[in-house]
Amino acid sequence: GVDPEVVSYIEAGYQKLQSDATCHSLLKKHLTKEVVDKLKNMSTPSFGSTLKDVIQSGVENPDSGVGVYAPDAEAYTVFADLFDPIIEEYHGGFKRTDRHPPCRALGDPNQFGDVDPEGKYVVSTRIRCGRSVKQFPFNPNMTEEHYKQLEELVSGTLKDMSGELKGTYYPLTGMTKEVQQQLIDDHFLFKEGDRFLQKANACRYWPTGRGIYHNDSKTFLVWVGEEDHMRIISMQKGGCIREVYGRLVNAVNEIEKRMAFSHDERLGFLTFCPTNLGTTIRASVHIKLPKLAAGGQEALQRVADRFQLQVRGSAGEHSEAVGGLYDISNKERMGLTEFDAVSKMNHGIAELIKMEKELE
Ligand code: ADP
Ligand code: CIR
Repeated sequence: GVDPEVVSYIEAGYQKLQSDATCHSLLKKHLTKEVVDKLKNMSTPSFGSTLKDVIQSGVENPDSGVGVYAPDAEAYTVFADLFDPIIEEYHGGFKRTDRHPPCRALGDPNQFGDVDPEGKYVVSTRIRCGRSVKQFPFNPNMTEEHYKQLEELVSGTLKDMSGELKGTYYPLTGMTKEVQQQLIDDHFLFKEGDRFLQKANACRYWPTGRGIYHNDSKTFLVWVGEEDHMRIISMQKGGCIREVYGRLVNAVNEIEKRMAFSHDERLGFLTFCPTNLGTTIRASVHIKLPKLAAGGQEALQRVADRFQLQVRGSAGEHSEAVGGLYDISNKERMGLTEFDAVSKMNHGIAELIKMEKELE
């Protein structure tokens, strides 16, 4: 059975969220009394993860947008009564009975062009996907040894990359604070001390096993050991989605020849956060739209909602826009193909630019 202290935490967490008028997370909305009572005594077969492990990030951070993480892959099934409605709401109506497309469908990158050929609005374009390496558990169940093995496996595999993908692995262990901060400021490296991840027990043994691989021009990068085991990233200045997506497709194909990833028949690629399931694709632009953003980020988000796009600040999630620079990306990642996820960003950004021009 589940430890009574864990059950108390879950019940108190429920009360805390319900009585907090400032909290608007999907966790608060979907963690009903019925769900609490049904799930509070459940645990996953392989790791014994509980509902506490799922909700604690959102309970301790009431300003979460979502508020849940999957402590292990089985959590998506055992705690489906909580995850499924959150998934449905986040991913534009992906229902309990829906299935993510069976195979990844990267499509033909040459179907895309430059979303801002004049180079007036889009500063840079980035497309990333996340992967969980099959033989390792998710963050909260990783041992220090697992982190070291993960790093060795990924950095070893990436030694095989050639051409444009050829690069070097830089472990966080031993990296100077100056180099680390410069990489973060330049939008290449994940931040440190993310309180949402910390409360989800995703930052244990930091910086062990964490690091970044990149080519010399920093257009192809791989994050190791952060929120997911791997984040595969392609980015460059300007709005040429064709080149950015083409590089990502090439990289994913090369990496998948050499490694096996956790994948589920219904949910697609498995990730630590339910917002990343399915394709795991976040295709974004860094963009300046001074007219559309005149009313601030919330006003811009309302316009972006029409195209199912998500607005973030200049330094990514939970950050502010500096100098009018916004990060706008596809929001949904499940129930559509990788190609369609990128297409939605492409289409929505083209429309936003059209609207911006009409206001000039
Ligand atoms: P993720 O992409 O993993 O969801 P974040 O929102 O934290 O995570 O973003 C990670 C980093 O990528 C941040 O430094 C962010 O500014 C940067 N970034 C996102 N989109 C772009 C872009 N189009 N051009 C340049 N940097 C970007
Ligand atoms: C939150 O709930 O705000 C954090 N746990 C991050 C959730 C992921 N955000 C997103 O919109 N993709």
